[in-house]
Amino acid sequence: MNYYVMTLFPEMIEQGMHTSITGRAIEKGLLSLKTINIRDYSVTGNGRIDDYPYGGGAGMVMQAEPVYRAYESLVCQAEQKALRLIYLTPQGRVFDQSMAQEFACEENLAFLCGHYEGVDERVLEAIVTDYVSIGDYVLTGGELPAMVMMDAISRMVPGVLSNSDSGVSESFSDGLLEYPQYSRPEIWRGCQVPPVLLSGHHGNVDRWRHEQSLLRTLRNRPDLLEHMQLDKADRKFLRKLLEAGADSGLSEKEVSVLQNILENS
Ligand code: 6GU
Repeated sequence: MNYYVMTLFPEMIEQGMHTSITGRAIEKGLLSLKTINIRDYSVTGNGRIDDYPYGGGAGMVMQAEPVYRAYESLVCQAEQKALRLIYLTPQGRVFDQSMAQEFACEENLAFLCGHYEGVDERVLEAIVTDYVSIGDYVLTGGELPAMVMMDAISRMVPGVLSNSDSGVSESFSDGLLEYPQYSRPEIWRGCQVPPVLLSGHHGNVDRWRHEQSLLRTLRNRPDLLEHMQLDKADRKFLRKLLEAGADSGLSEKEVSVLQNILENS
């Protein structure tokens, strides 16, 4: 996977990406990263790349020409005609795991990080293929969202994660949140590890973990559970939870979500 990032803050992207798992993957040649400083393509001679918005209003707008020239130099390097170029904006489609999987199939991916009040619409229309947001909140620029996306995409690239399984059996890949994990010591400050995990019975461990995943998803992300295909064992577990009612520690809201899910599945 080759990443190209157009930004006013290349050092921020370089620093972040050369850290931890993505850093190791770059060293191993599984990923490459090329940052393009948009300021290097200023057309005014004084390094400026922003100007006042036509029609007035607060803030500044990134000019079309520096962004387009940065893009031209990037296209030369990527040597790919139909290059996917992602513009990071809170107005984009909200990034999720299935988008990460889709982008991970590309050979090259380019990102445009905006700042100020935005980027001249004409250059966006000319070069952008995908508008992506990372959630419903506003950030000061596209650098962190680009890094969030590259991190999530990189771990889908074969070889990037050392344990080849760990990309598969995690939160969201099967539509459920991950179950809780425990390590030594067996008793920490009076808190026991759940006994089933010490039993050595793999079938029971797997079943317990799956049920914990269901429980966590119900608690934290009932919206995910509502859109899932539940099998017979799942429904049986959830029905037992519902029958236990208050005894299972469920809130009124969780009980009503559960009733809904069981009626509609
Ligand atoms: Cl992609 N950009 C900015 N500036 N803010 C955001 C975002 C992107 N996604 C969520 N908030």
